[in-house]
Amino acid sequence: MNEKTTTKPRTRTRLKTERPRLHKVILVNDDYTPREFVVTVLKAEFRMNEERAYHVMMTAHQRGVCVVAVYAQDIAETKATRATDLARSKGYPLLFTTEPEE
Ligand code: TYC
Repeated sequence: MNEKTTTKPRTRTRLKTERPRLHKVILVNDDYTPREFVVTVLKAEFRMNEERAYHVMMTAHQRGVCVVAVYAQDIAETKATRATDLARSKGYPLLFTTEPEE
C-alpha cells in the first residue's frame, strides 16, 4: 500500500435534518350536516372540548373552511378520513381534507 496516499471520506455528513412538513386538517362547510353533528365529530376525532369544537364549526359555517389542527402527514390523513367516514356512516356530506403547511 502506498503510504503517501491519503484518503478522504467521499460523502459529507449532513448536519441538518429537515423535519417533514406538517399537514393541516381542514373542515369544509356544507348546507346539510347538522351543526351539532359537526361538533360531535370534532370532539370525538380531534379531542376538542365543546367550546372549541363549536367555535371551529361556526368558523367553517361562516367562512366556508376552517383549519382544525396540524399533524404529521399520515396522522392528518388518517384523522380526516376517519372523521369524513363517520359522517358518511350517518348519511351526511361533511368533508375533512388535508393540505401541507407552507
Ligand atoms: N352549514 C351547516 C348547517 O347550517 C353546519 C355546518 C358547519 C356544516 C360546518 C359543515 O363544516 C361544517 N347545518
